[in-house]
Amino acid sequence: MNTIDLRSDTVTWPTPEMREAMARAEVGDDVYGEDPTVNRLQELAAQRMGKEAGLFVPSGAMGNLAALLTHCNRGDEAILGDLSHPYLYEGGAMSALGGIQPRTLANQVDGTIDLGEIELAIRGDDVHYPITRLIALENTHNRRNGVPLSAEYIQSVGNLAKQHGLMLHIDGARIFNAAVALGIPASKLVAAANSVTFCLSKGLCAPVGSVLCGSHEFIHKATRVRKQLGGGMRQAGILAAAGIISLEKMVDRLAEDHTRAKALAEGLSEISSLEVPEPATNIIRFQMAEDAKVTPEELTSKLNDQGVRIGYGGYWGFRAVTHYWIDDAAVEKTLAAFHKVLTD
Ligand code: TLP
Repeated sequence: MNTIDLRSDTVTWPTPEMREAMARAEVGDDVYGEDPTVNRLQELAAQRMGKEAGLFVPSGAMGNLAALLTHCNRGDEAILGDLSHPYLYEGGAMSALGGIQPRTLANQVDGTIDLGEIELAIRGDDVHYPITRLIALENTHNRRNGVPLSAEYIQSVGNLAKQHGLMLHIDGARIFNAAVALGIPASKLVAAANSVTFCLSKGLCAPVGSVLCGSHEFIHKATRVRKQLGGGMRQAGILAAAGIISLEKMVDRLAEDHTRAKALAEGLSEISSLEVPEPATNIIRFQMAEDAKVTPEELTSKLNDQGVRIGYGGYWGFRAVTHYWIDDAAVEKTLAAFHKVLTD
C-alpha cells in the first residue's frame, strides 16, 4: 500500500498468498451448492464458530440482514444497541426490507447493553405490542472503540434470551479481534448465540465476504433469504479461496494489529490537543480539542497530503484502524505526520 490508510480495516488488500490461491481455486456453481472451495470455507467457518453450518455472503451487512430476516417476521421487534452497526450503518435495511422494528437500548461504554434494560424491553403477550423476537449484540463493538464483549456477558444475554424464547444474533464482524484480545476461541464467545456473522474482508484481509453461521435448519432458511437478496453467487470459490487463508493464517496475527493500535494511541496521546483513549483491539477513536491549531477537516486533509488517511465523523470524532498493511514504520510515520500538523 502506498498510502498509510487507517480509515478502516476494510481497506485491506488481499495478500499475495491469497491472490495465488484465488487464481488456483477449484470452482463450481455455488447456487447449486457445487462450489467445493465455498463448501470448504463454510465448513471451516462453522467449525471455528462451533456451529453446525455456515453460509458465504458478499458482505457483513448482508450477513446481518439475512440473519434478521431469517429469525424475524414482519412486524416483529429486534432489541439492539443504539450504536450498533445494523441500526446506524446498514441503511435501515431491517425496517426497509424486513418490516422489523428496531428497539434500541443504550450501548454502554463497554459495548454491552444493560441486562435489566433488555429484560424490561421484552414485550409481554398483548395484541397492542409487536412480538419481541430477537436480541442482537456486536463483538467487537465498532462505535465503542472496538471493545470486546466477554463470553460471560454474552452467556448471560443468551440465558435471558432463552428464558424468554428469543433468538440471539451476534454481529461478529470482528469476532476474531475479540477472541484474540480476550485469549479465548471465537466459538466460546458465540456459544450462546443462535447465529453469528463474521467478516473475512476486514482485518483478515480477504477482498470480499462474510460468513453467517448457525444450525443446519437456520442456514437452510437463510440460504433462501440470501437468494431473495440477490446474494446467491456462482463461481464464488475464487473469493472463498482467499477466505480460507483468512481463517487459516490471518487470525493469530491480529494480535500485532492490537499492539500497533496501542503504540499509535500512546504516541497520539502525547499530543496535548488530542484526547485518545487506550484501544482494546485495533480501533482507535479520538477527539481533538476545539482550540487545536487546525480544524478537524484541516487535520484530515493535511495528513492526507503526507500520505496518511484517517476517518473523521463530525460529532463522533476521528477513527484510526490498524490492520495487516500497517507495520511499525507506518505507525512511526503516522505519528510524525500528526506532530507536523499539530505541534510543529
Ligand atoms: N463497518 C465499516 C463501516 O460500515 C462503518 C467499517 O469501516 O468499520 N458490522 C460491523 C460491526 C461493521 O463494522 C461493519 C462494517 C459491518 C457489520 C458491515 O460489513 P460490510 O462492510 O462487509 O457490509
